[in-house]
Amino acid sequence: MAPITQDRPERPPEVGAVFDAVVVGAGFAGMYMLHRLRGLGFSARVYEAGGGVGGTWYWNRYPGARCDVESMQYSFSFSEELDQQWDWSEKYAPQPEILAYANHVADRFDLRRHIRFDTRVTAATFDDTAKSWRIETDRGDHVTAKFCIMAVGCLSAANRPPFRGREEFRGPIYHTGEWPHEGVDFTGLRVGVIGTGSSAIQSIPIIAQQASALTVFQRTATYSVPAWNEKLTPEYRKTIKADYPALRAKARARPTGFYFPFNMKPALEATPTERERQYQEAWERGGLPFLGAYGDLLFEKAANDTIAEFARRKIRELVKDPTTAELLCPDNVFGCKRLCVDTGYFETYNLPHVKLVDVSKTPIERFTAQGIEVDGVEYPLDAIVCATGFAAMTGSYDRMRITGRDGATLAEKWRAGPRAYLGVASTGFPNLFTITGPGSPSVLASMIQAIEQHVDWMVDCMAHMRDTGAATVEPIQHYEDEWVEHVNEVSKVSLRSTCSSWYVGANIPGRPRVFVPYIGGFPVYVQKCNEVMTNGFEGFIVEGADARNEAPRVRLTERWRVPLDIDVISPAAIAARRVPVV
Ligand code: N01
Repeated sequence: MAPITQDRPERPPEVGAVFDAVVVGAGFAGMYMLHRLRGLGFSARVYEAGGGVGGTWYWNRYPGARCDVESMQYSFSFSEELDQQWDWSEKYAPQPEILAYANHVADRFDLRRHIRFDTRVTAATFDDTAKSWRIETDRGDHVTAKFCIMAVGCLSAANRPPFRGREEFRGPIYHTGEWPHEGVDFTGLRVGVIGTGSSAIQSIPIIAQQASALTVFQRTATYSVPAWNEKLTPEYRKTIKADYPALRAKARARPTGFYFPFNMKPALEATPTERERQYQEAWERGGLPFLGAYGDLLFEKAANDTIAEFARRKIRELVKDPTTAELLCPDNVFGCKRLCVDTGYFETYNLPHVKLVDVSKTPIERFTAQGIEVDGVEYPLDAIVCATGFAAMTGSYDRMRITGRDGATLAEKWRAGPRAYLGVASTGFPNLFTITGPGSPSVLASMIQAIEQHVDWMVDCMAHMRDTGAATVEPIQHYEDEWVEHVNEVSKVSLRSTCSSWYVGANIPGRPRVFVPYIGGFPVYVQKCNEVMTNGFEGFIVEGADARNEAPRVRLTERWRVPLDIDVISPAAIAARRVPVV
């Protein structure tokens, strides 16, 4: 694998320091957590494996990387000044601009001095006597903190399938999620891309512009909707900024945590002509909101079949060679795997130097010195790009040894699938918080909104503990069990639970098949979190000198206490209503 060249400046290890909180990761989650902790006077240390802030946007520098939630919403909402002063240049900002935004936030809120970069946390151990966490890093740091906060990201641990013969290949092998910082010039090279998920779909059209030959190895065909990305005009930005708080509030009431027009009508109640017009209009608007064309698309297979067929027809129109077009047509549920958003992806296959190789029935046999072998045929290559995704949701946790009470490890507890109450904390691991953890909306909501809501809730909890002299907070086993069961039950209402995606861990052999994120809808989830807090951290044991299970003085979560208007939100929320929220 081509290494990421990264200087690791020398620094002495930090030994014996004591903090209120240690935060693992300085992506958007770690940065916002640090900002809030400092704002309430908590001492905090953040450890970050990368050489800078930004998390996902620090590592994923592959060509074409950009967000697929509109930038005016894919950004922090906690600071009206920040919202007003930052200008996004495009509808979907490219990775360098998002990283520049992350750096701006770090500078603006003076975060860097609390972050130790180029430092990977290797172990976190709960000391039941001291009621604190001991944290160790790969730089020799040994520190303690009352709270240990995981801000490790949902899609951060690269999946590198163990292809036979990898060491034999003479050229460089890249992974989209760990892209060299100096960039890669593919000019004149024969390039192979493995995978056709979001990362591949964004990078393939750009790599094709440089490469002399591009071979894409596809195991599962992917639905993708055009982004219709464009420059944002000053007038557009001005219109949004004139009432930014209102847009943010509307976003919070949406199951996805971002706002777009949504048609609640069921597809099956429309005539074929109406459906065609509706899909065509939604296609012309593009992006993830395409799935909002009708209200039943992710719940009724017959409804889904209509949008799937529309999308396949688009592929057949866009791709000239009928054999290639058929190979590119997915046959699974539309939107079951995470929907992709592209710029010129399908059209790329019309270029004479771009070839699609189907590896669905005959998998990649091995890498050879000269290329990749499939079904006895060797495809000669100078460079290979693995766009093979991530050990999603829990992969980053697996990289550390996390030990709770009585020596139990998180890896052992989560062996058959992750278990956490509300996705924020796990029984047996007091004072350990998991931002966008398993069992919370996380990847099914706009990530930055999901992060902000979690951080605000956690920091209000920590401040309450300080107010009341509580030493520990920990979920009660049966509340956790009920929540995990509820997350599982709700997922069954959605067609999304039916295919082998990374949502269920099925992209990696051997992982337990569990629908990990909470699909009931962001506002439904937020309301549950608010209720738990208002009821004095119901479902948690709060222990310590004067510790009390009582409603806290709300500091940060106030802005999430918006009335739940269930009728205008989403089919996901409706699904949650079919299965009562516990
Ligand atoms: O990863 P993926 P990704 N042999 O897991 C294939 C977010 N994201 O990095 O489908 C051959 O989706 C695998 O095949 P299959 C977004 O949430 C967002 O692209 O498992 N092929 C699949 O085609 C996204 O969903 C953006 O059969 C193998 C591909 O590799 C998530 O990150 C941009 C294989 C992996 O696709 C992950 O996206 C990028 C093997 N052994 C990412 N192993 C935005 O637009 C795997 N594959 C914001």
